[in-house]
Amino acid sequence: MTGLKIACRVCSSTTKKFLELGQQPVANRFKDDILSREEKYFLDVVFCPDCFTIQIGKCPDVANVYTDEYPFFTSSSDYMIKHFNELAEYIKRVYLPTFFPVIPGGAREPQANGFIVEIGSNDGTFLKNFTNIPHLGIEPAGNVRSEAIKNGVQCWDSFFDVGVAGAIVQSMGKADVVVSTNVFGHIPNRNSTLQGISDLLKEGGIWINEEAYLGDILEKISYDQFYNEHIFYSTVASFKQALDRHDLGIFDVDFYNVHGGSVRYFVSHKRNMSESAASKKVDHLIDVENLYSFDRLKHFAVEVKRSKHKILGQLHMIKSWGGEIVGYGASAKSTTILNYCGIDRDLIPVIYDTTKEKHHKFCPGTNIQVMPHYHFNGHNPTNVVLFIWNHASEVYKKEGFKERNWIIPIGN
Ligand code: DWN
Ligand code: ZN
Repeated sequence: MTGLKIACRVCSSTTKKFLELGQQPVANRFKDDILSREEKYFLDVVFCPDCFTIQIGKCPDVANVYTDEYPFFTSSSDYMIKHFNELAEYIKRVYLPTFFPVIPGGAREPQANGFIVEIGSNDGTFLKNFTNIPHLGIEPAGNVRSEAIKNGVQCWDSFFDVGVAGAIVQSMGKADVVVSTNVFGHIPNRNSTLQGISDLLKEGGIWINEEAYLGDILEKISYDQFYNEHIFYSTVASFKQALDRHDLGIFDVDFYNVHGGSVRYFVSHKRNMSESAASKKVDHLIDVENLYSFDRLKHFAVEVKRSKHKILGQLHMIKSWGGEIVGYGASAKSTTILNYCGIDRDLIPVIYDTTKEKHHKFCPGTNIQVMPHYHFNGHNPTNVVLFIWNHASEVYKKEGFKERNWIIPIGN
């Protein structure tokens, strides 16, 4: 437990801690060896009473996280590929300028034009849809960036900030659309990122930002969303306050059930926004969020403890009957659960996963081995902890629902 005061990364006020998840390793740093030395830190989650931001306390330097061995590929989920393809089609239809190419004797199909930038473009799953127009991905992790480049996506090797935004404007001009999905909450310097986005957008340009929503985390008791990569946790209230400082405003908000419950914000320069129905929607959402008082957050912490006792009780019960248990999906989220609950290979000897970069390695902070997913059916386990509960429908479709006793490790 840490007793030090934690300053808010956005407004510097003193934050209030409501959740302690103990000592945790770096969530996506899978070990070659059980005995590998690991960097650990206290995973504390805090609330800022002045700007309403929810964030974790200490976390490793991002340069040591998004390295050339970063083992998360957006394309690891077919459902997410479809989700991002749909977003791309929507942007082409609604937010990019269109032109009508002249094809001698042919139909004049409208085509999207303009300039689109994605922050944290990973393996290019989303930007692959824009290779025929000016586009740019910003991605510091070398291995995933190489995949994007193989897919014909133009990328810069960088973390996004106000300086990088200036460099993009200088060499490629201002953007019609900026997109960030599951990345804005990963960047520690929120003010520099927002100023960069404000500078990068054309007059009338828009920023679409999608990330896990705190309301879903509280409701589902999905405390596994707290790990070192997720520095900030999104609420409409804190997002709006942060935008206000940089002449940015929300003109629409949508919710999706991906990644355990996500919010998608549509943002533009405030100077170009009129008072509209959108602001009523935003105000209403903020009213609902007012229910996330500090007492509500402390209550959540009690529910998290209960959730830990529930899953441990379930696993020990199965073991006491002589049952065998395996895991499915060695996600970053699984690191939080395994380390917070103290689950090791005596309870779960193996977790099956599709990412070859994780195969035969050991889950951070544990001696549980990750094995290739194609051994799962051969092994034919009965009791399976679904660490990627956020992909449940995709997994059940692939592996069958009735055939197994699927155990969801979060909730109460
Ligand atoms: O924000 C983030 C989210 C979007 O993705 C990142 N910080 C890191 C990552 O978090 P995660 O690892 O918790 O994400 P997922 O998508 O819940 O889990 C990914 C893992 O699950 C990969 O190792 C691949 C694996 N997987 C699998 O084995 N079978 C995934 C699917 C869909 C499957 O069917
Ligand atoms: Zn603050």
